[in-house]
Amino acid sequence: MEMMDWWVSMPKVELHAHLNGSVRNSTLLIILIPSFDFLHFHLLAFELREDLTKFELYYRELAKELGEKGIIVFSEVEHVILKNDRSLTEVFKLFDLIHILTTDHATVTRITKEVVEDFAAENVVYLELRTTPKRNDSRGMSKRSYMEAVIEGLRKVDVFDIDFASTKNGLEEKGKSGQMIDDCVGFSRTKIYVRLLLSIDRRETLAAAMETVKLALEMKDLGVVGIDLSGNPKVGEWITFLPALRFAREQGLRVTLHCGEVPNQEEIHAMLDFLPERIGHACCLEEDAWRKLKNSKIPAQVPHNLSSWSGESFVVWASGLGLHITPEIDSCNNLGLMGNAGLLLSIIFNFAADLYNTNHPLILCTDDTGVFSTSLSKEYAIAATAFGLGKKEMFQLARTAVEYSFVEEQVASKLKDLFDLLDKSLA
Ligand code: 6MZ
Repeated sequence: MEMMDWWVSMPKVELHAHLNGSVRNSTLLIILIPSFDFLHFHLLAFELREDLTKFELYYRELAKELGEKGIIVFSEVEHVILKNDRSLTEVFKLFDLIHILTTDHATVTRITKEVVEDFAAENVVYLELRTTPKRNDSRGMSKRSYMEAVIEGLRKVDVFDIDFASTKNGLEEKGKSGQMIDDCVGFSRTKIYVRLLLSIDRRETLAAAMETVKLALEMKDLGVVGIDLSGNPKVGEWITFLPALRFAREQGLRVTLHCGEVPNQEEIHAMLDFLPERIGHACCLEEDAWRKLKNSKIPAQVPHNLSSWSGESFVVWASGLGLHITPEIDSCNNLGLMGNAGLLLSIIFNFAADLYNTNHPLILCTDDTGVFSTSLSKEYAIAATAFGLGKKEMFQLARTAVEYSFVEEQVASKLKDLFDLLDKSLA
């Protein structure tokens, strides 16, 4: 078996994936390039191995409308989409573009189905998918109807069996239940468990954040397990959302925060003091915050998304380690592209090894598979090299992620059984 095939076939757990950041590039291109003539369109479909015909007319129409309204300048957008080494600011510009295109009910449903199927196809057995419920008056969309469109997307998953409801009062569990362990023997599985986190965007008001938390509470039976605070880390202040986050916690929702994506030490300390159930990124922590994180044992998605480090956070982090940043490294913004692979991997090793060796809860995640052109299998492959770990240790890393997930205990124990069973076959 080719090494990459192994990482793909290995069962994995994804705890940090943003729905709109995980949209396939091919889907975005279909939406974005209305001027494609028929032949080009199908050549692209062939190249991307996608069946585009089904959605072609719908997206052509949508893109045409957006172009006519002047919402999108196609030449600019195409460039941003196809660019690989984006800065943090460009990444968030791209999210705004994606949202213009995706925030209508049919598209939300489509991307949800596609994203789940993409993760299932690479043997993710548990996916905690997060998304920001959005109001879009021009499309008759409320936060609630956005989430209903997400649930509809989950219901539409048909290539794989899916379990997306936490209780029997929720939506039906699709597919054969209780078959997962058998199906997984030999690393071929047919079932994915999906739970949802609702994100608060740092640009929102407290009232909007409260609406999201209340919606999450109402949707607990539909598999919503927690609240996330995300969005451009250079915008807004986390303290604005503290009452909503406290309320979420009091009501039994788990809370995860994007913390330390940029070097804002005051905010990082305050976030760590809040003791979120998990944090994402944590790449710009100075020494005392780093110590606080390690003492707290808060599970960290670190080095979160090896492919997604922006040049800025990478430089800050590497400088913190006293590393000299050469122009080649600096320009290599995206570790997924690693022109300077050996050197960069050894740098990551120092950082991750510190957490790994001190047994700090560590989770590998993708963040935004579409935006950063990555996959969880790729992140595992990169991490195995970076940490100098073998298949068995990587397998254990995936298994321990189950413990840091917000899924109900019953499913967590099924997933752990699955890993244990497969672990024996690895011996
Ligand atoms: C912070 C991020 C992020 O919610 O519309 N998001 N927030 N840091 C990141 N690191 C790169 N990646 C994604 O998915 C897209 C939204 O997720 C958040 C941003 O708010 C982005 O707009 P949804 O499905």
